[in-house]
Amino acid sequence: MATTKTDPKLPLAINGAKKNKSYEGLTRDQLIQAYRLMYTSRRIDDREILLKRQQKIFFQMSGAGHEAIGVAAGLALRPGYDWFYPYYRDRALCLTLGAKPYEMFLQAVGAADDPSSGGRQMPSHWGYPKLNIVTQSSPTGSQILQAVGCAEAGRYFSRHPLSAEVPGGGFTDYRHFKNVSFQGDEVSYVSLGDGTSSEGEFWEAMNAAALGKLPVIFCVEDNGYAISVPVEVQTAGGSISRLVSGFPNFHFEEVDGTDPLASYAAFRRAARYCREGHGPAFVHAHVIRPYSHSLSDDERLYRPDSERERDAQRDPVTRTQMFLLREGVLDEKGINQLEKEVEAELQIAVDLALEALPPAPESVMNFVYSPDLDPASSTFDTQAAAEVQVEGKKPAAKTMADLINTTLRDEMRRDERIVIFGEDVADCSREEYLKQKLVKGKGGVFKLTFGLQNEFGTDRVFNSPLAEAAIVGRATGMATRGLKPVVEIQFFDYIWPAMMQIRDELSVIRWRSNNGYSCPVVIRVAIGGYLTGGAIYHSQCGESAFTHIPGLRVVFPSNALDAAGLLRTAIRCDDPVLFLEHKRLYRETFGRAAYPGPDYMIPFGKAKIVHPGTDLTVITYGAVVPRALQAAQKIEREQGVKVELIDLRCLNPFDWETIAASVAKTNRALVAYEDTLSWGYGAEIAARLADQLFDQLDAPVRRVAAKDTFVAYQPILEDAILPQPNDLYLAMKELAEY
Ligand SMILES: Cc1ncc(C[n+]2csc(CCOP(=O)(O)OP(=O)(O)O)c2C)c(N)n1
Ligand SMILES: [Mg+2]
Repeated sequence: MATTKTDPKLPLAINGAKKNKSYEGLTRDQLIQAYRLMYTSRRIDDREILLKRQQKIFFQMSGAGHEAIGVAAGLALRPGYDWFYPYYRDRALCLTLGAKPYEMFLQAVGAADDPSSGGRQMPSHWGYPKLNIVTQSSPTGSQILQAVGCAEAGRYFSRHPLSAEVPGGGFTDYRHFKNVSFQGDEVSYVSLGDGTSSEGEFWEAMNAAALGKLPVIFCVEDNGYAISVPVEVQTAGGSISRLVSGFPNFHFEEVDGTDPLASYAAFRRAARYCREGHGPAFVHAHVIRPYSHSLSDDERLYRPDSERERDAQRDPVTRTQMFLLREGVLDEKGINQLEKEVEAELQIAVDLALEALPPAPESVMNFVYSPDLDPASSTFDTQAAAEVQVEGKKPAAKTMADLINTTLRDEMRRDERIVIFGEDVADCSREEYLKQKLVKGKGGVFKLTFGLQNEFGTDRVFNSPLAEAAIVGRATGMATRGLKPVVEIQFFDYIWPAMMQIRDELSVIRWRSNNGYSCPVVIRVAIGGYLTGGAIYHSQCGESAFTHIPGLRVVFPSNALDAAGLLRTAIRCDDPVLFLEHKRLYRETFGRAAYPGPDYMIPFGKAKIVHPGTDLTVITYGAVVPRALQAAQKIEREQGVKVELIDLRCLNPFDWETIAASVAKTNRALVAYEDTLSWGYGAEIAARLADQLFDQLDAPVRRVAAKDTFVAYQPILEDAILPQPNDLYLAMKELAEY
């Protein structure tokens, strides 16, 4: 651990200017350039504020007071080489890395040509693919774990360079749509405010970076406030540096972030430490916030003039200007000239941006999913070919758990970009026990990943800390770089800490960056009840919370063969996928199958008719499939009612054509699902049936689902809560008789 501290109150003055004098390694020309960037940044804020007042733009977020640390970071790091996860105050950083004022104004007006988002995101939500500035969102702190994942990907590619190559011989999978680049000594930069350091994800990221000795620079831009909340109310003891000082493997810097030279020196040391592979660095920069939190905030409501005036004396733009004058780097004329040039440049940029075309309303659905690869297309239908291969051999029928494990193994053999991590997924973190054959290995609490670490090594299959947001956030960062993380959330009941990453990041990165970035992660999740003893926290469903998210594919197989075929499609496709595996089905006798071979794929959004019929249609999925089948067989035996049973297999996209064709034939529909009845997945199907097939229906659409309560431990209660074959039977009977 190394710590360097500079006194935030030290003046910038260094006397005795000489033409060839070096300023922390910066030349006089670079100092002038640094001032130009800082001044430009401030004046863009001023112009935007004016434009907002004139109602020509719709939002404003300033980087005022943060210019010196931004320019310092930008000069110490390399655009298009290092990777950047900035936050909204990093205008000066982005300018220093190469973003143009015109591009910033394009975002402010919401123009089609805005390179960050094509008019989809607020101003100051940076994203410049050419510069490796990764698309930024609004939740404070959700960028931090992704920066960690990004660093992990860089290290992985340098250790496994062949994995970065695109396989030859024509199209095979998502790899054809990802340009992978890596340097070997690259650094991931991530910044956040002092308030954001209270987010749990910040601490998960610090832990992961320290554990992995990853080359990440965390920059906390501490302006003393999070909107109106002062730092002493935010951070125990008032100093984030003090709180994080116990993290191992870090290099620490605490610096006056309004002083460009001290900031530059701190960043240089931090970057060197990271590039040399010692671990992460933490730069705590004390800055100011002279323009209130945003244009919607008036800080005079909670900060007295005396405090604001004290801050104003540290204004980085004025301080740097004074410094240049004192050092004789620029005289008053030179300063005036520079500022005039900047004003002229900004005027042209504003005028052009105000004339820029807005995006077309018809474009709103573009890039919700990959435009290159449709997982519902016939490209992913290899079922017939695989069946021919299997024919004649009569191999043993295997469980869903077996086939998921085998599919993962075969895909990992085929594609070196696949990494698997999560809680307990490795065989044994203490590798030496495996090597000495002292232990057999675990491979997941349900053993779905058993043997994978043994075969593919700890780089590719490893345990994560117990931190679900970190699992998804790191995976998102890795996938942004071109890796294919197939991560596991141990129980669906515990997916919720990752919800921010799933809802606000994973699913929306492609859309919000206007296809500038994508992150096709696969999240495998053990879901569902019928466990006799699973109780509230090991039995939850809740899939409709995820099918409600645009941009996320949701798959829910009911048998071994479908699990194998759909998992392979999930891995090879170019979209993020939530792959739901029902725990009760892992080792059931129902739905066992022989392994269909290493290329067996089922396209998304294609349902399966499990039991053909003519009298009524049952639409279901997951563990309700075998229960509904039992009920359908019974009602046919006893009443002669022929039920057409549809297993959706995939919930987003879902197979409306098969549902519609069946209901047009049977004129009666029952939607059955394990999740609680109200507001569930069946509501959407029922609404569509009512909307689009009203004339074809001879009876109201019915639903069978769990009661609107929680799954209880006592099996008698569990039976009463979850839909049983008899509930399905009774509903079928009632509907047939309607
Ligand atoms: C997760 C989340 N919670 C709340 C907000 C609303 N919000 C936006 S900025 C902000 C304060 C952030 O303060 P800080 O991290 O110190 O950054 P600063 O704006 O001071 O630079 C809040 C509460 C948000 N965007 N995201
Ligand atoms: Mg702050």
